[in-house]
Amino acid sequence: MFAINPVTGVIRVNAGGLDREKHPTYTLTVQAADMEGNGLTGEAKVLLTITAGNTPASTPTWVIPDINVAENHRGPHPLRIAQIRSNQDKLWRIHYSISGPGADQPPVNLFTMDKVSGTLFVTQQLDREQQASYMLKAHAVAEGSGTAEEPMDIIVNVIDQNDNKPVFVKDTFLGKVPEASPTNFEVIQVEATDLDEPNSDNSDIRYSILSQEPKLPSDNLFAINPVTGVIRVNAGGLDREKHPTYTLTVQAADMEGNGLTGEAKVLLTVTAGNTPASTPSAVSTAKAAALRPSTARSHLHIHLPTPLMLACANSFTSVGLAVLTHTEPEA
Ligand SMILES: [Ca+2]
Ligand SMILES: [Ca+2]
Ligand SMILES: [Ca+2]
Repeated sequence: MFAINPVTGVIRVNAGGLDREKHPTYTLTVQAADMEGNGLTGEAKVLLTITAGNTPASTPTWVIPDINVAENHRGPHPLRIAQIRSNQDKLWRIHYSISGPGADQPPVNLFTMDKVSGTLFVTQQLDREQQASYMLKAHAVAEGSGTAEEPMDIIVNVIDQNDNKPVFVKDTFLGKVPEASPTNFEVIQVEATDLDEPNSDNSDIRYSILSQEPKLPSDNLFAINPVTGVIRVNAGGLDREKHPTYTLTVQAADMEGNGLTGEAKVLLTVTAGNTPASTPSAVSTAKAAALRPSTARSHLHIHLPTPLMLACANSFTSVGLAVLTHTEPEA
C-alpha cells in the first residue's frame, strides 16, 4: 500500500484501497541501511492512521519514480530522460520547471525541462565517479490559477559503466625474499584500486603475475593470491649468488579478472641467510609485533594460514624471545 523513496525517506501511497472502516491503522517497519543500502541497518516503526475525507489540498498529486541514466551516454544531447505531468493539466495550462543543483544551481543547466511539455532533458554526458545522483525539484504552476502544486523531488541516478581500469597504488613495489624461504613464505602484498562503483563487478579486482624475470631456475618461483594480492614463494631454488633479484610484472583486472587491466612491477631482492630473521619480512615483522602488544603495529593486517603460522613459530622462536626481552621495559 505504501512505498518509500530509498534516498529521501519520503513514504507515499502506492496503491488504492485505503478504507478507514476496514483498516483504520497501518504499521510499517522501515529500515535504513548504509553502504548505499547494502551495509549496516537500523529499523523503526511508522504508525499510520487512516483519516476521513479527501486528500488534503497540500498533498502532492503527482509522483515521480527515480530516473536512471547511464553515465557516458553519447546522446545526442539534450537527451530526453523523462516527462512529468500534473493531473491538473486538463483544467489548466501548466508551466513546468526544475530547480536545485544541476538545474538553476551549479552545475547550471545540466538538466533542463521543457516548460510546456514537462519533458526532462540531460544536456551532456554524466560521470558517475564525479556525481552518482542528482536531486532536482520539479515545479508545476497552473497558469492563471495563481496556485502551484507542491514541488516534487526528482532523483536522477547515474548508472555505473566500467570506465575506470584498476590502478596499482605504486608503479613499482619493492620487496625482499630470503633465499632460504620455505614454500608459501609471504613476500609482499600488492594493491590496486578501481574508481568504479564499489561492490560491483566494475570494481571487482583479480590479481595475476604476468611474467617473472629471470625465469630461472624456474618460471613459477612466486604465486599471487588473485583476491588479496599477496605474493608468496611458490617453489624452491632461490639462490642469491646466481640470481640476486627478480622482477615480476603483476596485473590487476576488474570484472573479476575479465575486464580492464592495470600493471605494476615488483622488484624482489634475494637476501642472504637461512632464516628470514636477519632481514625481517612482512611475516616475521607481524610475528614480532604479535609478541609485543605495547608496540604492536596496528596498520599491519596479515592473515596467515595455520600451517604457515606454526612453521614461523618453530623457526623464529629465538627471534621472538629476543624481541620480547628487548621490549620488556616498554611494557
Ligand atoms: Ca565515469
Ligand atoms: Ca564508472
Ligand atoms: Ca573498473
